[in-house]
Amino acid sequence: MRFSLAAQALYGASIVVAAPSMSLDDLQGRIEDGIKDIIKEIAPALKLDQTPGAHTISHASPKPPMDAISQVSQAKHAQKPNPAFQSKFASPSAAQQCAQNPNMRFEWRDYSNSDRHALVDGIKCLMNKPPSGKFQPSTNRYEDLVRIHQQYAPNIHNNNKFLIWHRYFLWTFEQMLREECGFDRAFVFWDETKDAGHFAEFDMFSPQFFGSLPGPTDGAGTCIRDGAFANTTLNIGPGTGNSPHCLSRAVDETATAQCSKDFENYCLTKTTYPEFEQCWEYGPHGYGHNGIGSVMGDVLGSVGDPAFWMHHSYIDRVFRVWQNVDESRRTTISGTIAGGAPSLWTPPSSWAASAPMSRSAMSSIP
Ligand SMILES: [Cu+2]
Repeated sequence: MRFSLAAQALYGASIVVAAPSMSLDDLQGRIEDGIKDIIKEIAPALKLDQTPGAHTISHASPKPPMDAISQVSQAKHAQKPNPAFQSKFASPSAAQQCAQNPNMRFEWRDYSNSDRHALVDGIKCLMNKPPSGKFQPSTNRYEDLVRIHQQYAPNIHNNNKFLIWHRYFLWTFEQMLREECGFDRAFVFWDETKDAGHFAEFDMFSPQFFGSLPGPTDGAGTCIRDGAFANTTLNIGPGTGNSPHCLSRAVDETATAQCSKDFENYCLTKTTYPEFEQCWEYGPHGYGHNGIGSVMGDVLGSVGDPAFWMHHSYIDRVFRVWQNVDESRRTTISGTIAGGAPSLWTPPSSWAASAPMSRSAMSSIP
């Protein structure tokens, strides 16, 4: 089951994927029981209502906290926001709280080689730890996370919980790296717009780090034989099944091209949570998954590829950029639990399927 996409891509590529079936017998009765409860189970020591600061910020840019927000905007890694989306930050009290212990993430290109290796080593550490035993048939601690996502997948995609559930999931992953594997750096994000259309050239996908991003082999994924996760055997997935298979990828740069700044900016024009959620989930989120392909293109089993976290760090970052436009966006969500199927979303008529849009035409998108 691949990820759902917008009915028409922003540049008009006619990639259409049907909404995934929700009839997953083995998941019946397991859903909607409280996202926090299951995350509590996997990370019981963590206080859910606290946002921990990064224990160490290894990047040189941050200065002693005076105003966390201005630090972020001044840091060289910070996105240069479109004036239309300039952040209007929180109330003074919230800003002060944040300033006391800012938890900043750094773009991969501003992450030092030492930081990058620390991240990769932390993930490998989780893979080498025994499973908790609560998420069978997981065979290691990392697969506990893969299994949770597999179990919850029908409940946390194609609806309005998508963004917040995955934010919390990413945060939990970060805390597990810190608490269980000694990761002590600022966390990372990936600005995919810099690599749209050429993900395979991104140096994260290299023998030094996450391994290459090859094309398909005979129409299927290509097993990853280089990098930190070379020859990794996954035991959760594919799909609802659980059988040993290799970590594989199958890049489709036509899909990764949709992870563009234009698409990001288009979604940022959405003013309500459900509108932004749908634009973002079925837009660059779906294209990023399907663009990396194979394991990453499997809705249920995608966490098996550590690239999942990098992709979702991008998804989470832009969600935050959207939230920063208005304070209410940080505390309010809306929409229905079950809704949000692709069919509910009507792409703008300007998204013509036949004629790819030029960049100049993009600016006229409402
Ligand atoms: Cu997911």
